[in-house]
Amino acid sequence: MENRDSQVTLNEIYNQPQACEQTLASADARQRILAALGPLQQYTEIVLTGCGSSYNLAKCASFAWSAILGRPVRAIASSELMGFPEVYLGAGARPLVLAISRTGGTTEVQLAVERMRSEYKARALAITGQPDSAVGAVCDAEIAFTECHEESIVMTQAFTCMLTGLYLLADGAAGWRNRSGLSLIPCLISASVERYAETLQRIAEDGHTREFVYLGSGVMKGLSDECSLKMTEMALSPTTSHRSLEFRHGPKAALDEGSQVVIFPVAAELPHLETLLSEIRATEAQTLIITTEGNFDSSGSGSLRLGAELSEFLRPAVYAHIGQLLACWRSLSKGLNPNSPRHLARTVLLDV
Ligand code: F1P
Repeated sequence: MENRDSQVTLNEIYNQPQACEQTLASADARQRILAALGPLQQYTEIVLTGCGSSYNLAKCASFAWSAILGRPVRAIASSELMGFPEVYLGAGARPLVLAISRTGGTTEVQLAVERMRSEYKARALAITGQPDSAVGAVCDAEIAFTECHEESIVMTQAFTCMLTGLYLLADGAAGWRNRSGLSLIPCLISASVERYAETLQRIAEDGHTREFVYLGSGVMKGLSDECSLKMTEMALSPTTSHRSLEFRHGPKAALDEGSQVVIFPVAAELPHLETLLSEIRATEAQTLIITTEGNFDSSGSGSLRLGAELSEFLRPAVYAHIGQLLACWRSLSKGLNPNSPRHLARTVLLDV
């Protein structure tokens, strides 16, 4: 029973290509829900908000929305938006808020939406994992991603599906210029799992590894944060996440031969990648690079080639399973159950 229970999270990770196929199939119906909120040009701001994994996926999605719509789109943690909205929004702002919550019950998300609506006359769209949720109830409309329902407390396949769903919403609003690329996401994930699962399991189970450090800038920062959050939640292992080049300015000092560094490079920083790598290698830390470059010189580093078929801003949905698998296998190798980590409850509520 215990054994079967601990497989639940792994099965949900493996199920993401199938769930994501359904996300693709639901795109047109969901597009109509967004369209009912009127043209996006009428909003002075578009803000994506959530907590934990939902905030991490908001960060990834904000880069894709910005690239697809050709205007700045921001991710703001719900706790920030509910506490200090004036720091993020001018007095005349009239925002569209995309409120993301897998459970649909997270208190900060509801409070952020309520404050946005009462003080900024915002309109809000709930992005949830189940219909008729509490977050949905405070929004103008709700899109429920029922295809990625999870038994696990920790979000895995729902991250990939809701992120893909958000890509599709922006793309539909802009005239479907990325639809063929987006349709590749499920098969790219399947192919990656088939090709790289063994390598990832070996890295996750390495007894010499003391800590996992994830590095990603720009669109990869939300992904890097998410991989690190998975490692904390599922495996209770020491882990940090940094912007790749920011990592050079202090945090790298703590690296040693017990560090496993996973890097999600972005094109804008490729000219500096070799410098970063040589500094990391000098500490004897292990490196794993997730790259689209077939001829990338990975001397001294492990590398996985993935995502070249997609624009950079769409790759986090294809990369998320890497952090999920590393965390899940780390957890199992420590004799933990990734589905019931300590101190976590299914829905995290505040007393209000
Ligand atoms: C938010 C969340 C999860 C996280 C953790 C606590 O949930 O922060 O992302 O993994 O279990 O709750 P939700 O609002 O997306 O349901």
